[in-house]
Amino acid sequence: MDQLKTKEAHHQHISVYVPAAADYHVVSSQIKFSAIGARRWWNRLSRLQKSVLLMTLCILLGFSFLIALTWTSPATASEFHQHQPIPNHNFNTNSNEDYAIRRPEVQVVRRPAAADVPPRRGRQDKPTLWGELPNKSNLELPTVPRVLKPDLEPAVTERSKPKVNKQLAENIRSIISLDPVVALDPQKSLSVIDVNKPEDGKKIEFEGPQTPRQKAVVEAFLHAWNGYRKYAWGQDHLKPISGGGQDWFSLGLTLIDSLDTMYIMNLQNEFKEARDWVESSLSYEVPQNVNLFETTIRVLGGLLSAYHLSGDPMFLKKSQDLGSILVVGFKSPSGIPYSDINLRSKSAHGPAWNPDSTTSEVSTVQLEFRDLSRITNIPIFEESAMNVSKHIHNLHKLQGLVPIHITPSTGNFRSTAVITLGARGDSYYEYLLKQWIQTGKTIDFLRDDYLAAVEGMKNLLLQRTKISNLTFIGELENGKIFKPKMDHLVCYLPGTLALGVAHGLPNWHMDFAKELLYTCYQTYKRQPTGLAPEITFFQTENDSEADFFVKNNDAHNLLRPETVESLWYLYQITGDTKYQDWGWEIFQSFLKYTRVQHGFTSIGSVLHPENTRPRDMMESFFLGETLKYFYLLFSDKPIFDLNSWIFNTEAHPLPSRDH
Ligand code: DMJ
Repeated sequence: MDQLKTKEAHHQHISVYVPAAADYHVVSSQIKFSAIGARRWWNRLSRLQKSVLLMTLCILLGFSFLIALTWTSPATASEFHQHQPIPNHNFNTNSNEDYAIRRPEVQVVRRPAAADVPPRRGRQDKPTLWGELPNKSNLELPTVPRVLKPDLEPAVTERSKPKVNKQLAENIRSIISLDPVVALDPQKSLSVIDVNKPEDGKKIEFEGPQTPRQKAVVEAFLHAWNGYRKYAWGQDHLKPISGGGQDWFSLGLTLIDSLDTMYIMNLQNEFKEARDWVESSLSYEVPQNVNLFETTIRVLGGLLSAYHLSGDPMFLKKSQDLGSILVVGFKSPSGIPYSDINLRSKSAHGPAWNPDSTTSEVSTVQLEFRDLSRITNIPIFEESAMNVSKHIHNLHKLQGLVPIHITPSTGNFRSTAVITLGARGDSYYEYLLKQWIQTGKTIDFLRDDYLAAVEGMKNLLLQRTKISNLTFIGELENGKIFKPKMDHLVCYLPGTLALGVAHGLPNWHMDFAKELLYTCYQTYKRQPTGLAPEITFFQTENDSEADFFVKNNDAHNLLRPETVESLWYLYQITGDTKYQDWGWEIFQSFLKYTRVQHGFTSIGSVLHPENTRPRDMMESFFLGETLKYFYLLFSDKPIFDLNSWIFNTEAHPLPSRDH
């Protein structure tokens, strides 16, 4: 005992005392002593006293079990009834409508024959995506994600095996495993190492605008592009009223975001000029922080897509150089990437004001990093990004829904963060589905997490307005309190839902998509400018005076693409031309209220046609996404085969596995 006391005194600053081997017999004799005492005490009790004690013990155990269950199981809809009415969803879950009917009969996206590459014969001989679908009865999947062993598929398929640049792969791996500092050694220049030679004959040809509406979009594109070319060449954004440029990351964002749009519109001269700028002037020696997500979806995505469409190896080299720097972002204790990267010092960190990363950002880089691995045959890009998806798969979610912040140091969600399909949450859900498609529908946990999330949206976020029964998706504050607020960003969701249905997911998702897209369209149509605001509040009370309203601070329009994106998916998948007509109305409103002298501008208010408060800013995604989706929407035949291509969240098409 003395020995024990001495040790305890010696270790009194340590809260848990662990006996050394020499102390072990002292401790065990103490335990024996206590056990004998307890037995004597028990024997002295009457039978009644014993029964009362045993019953109390059972009740206590029962309570503890119930409490543990509540803490560890996912919250159920009933927990939210105190905050929200039960959603009135009535989708027909037995619909048998076939959305595969819009499979393009003519391969409009085509490779040149003979000289460059043999025509893509054999494609017809292979089972098509539609033929490969599991039969519908197999599609009733569990709504709660099962814990599956997520097998990482091989990064490079048999079909596309470039020569491995072992030196480069080694170099990147050594950088990624630097420990414990995140910074890279700037001396290890990756760009001096030659990239692999791409396969020959990757060039794809497009026929250019065919319909009057497409021609109007090309005219709008050229108006914006010429302003950018004249006043902001090589800068991130155009200031279309004052005629100047603006830099955010100093990476030529508008130019790179526009490359594939020009290629698809068959604007060959414009594409060539921009391509030459990328070759001669795009530099990653940028002495400032860039955002990992934005740089990945816009720059890496834009370069990769330009590579796949044009077959130009210069884009591959630029993609590889950039990916080799960006990959440092994943070097955190949990593997959840930091939000910011300093391209010159090759170091990663969170912003000064917030240690957390954004959930949608860390989970919206996987399509691009996987594609980079496939074309370079360097697996670490895909591995780093896929680890994030696997990690998030294993975190607790609320019926598949996730809070919008996650901490790189711990790998945990910030549980009090908002749950939303809008800003900072949106593309987490989008990339679950798109990754599943990109990997040939072989990684079940991606599909299952997506399906669970769509169920969660229906149960917890979907409501309808009182007056016109408009379907909308609200938010959960603190993971609990329902707010009937919907960002314009949410309007990407109908397109994603429809894409899932086209790939064999349940048909009721299409009803959900159609209802939500109608609401998105109404957020344009019911404004006096015909343009939607950034945020809309919906009304569900019995005495509502309107379906929705807009606060002055939320009334701006940044030329965002999401509604047009969804119109394109719904049109291409259902063939219903009303989506083209809705898009045409929206396009007219953009022309009327945002077209200015040197391009198109964001506006401060959609509420007052006489005072739209132009902001003198044209975001890169207007050319990269909005006008591209208008162009695709107004085509009378599908330009991209959704069997073979998957669009990243910035509208850059990448080959899916089937390609
Ligand atoms: C784009 O950069 C991408 O579409 C992103 O996913 C969301 N925000 C903008 C467009 O609104």
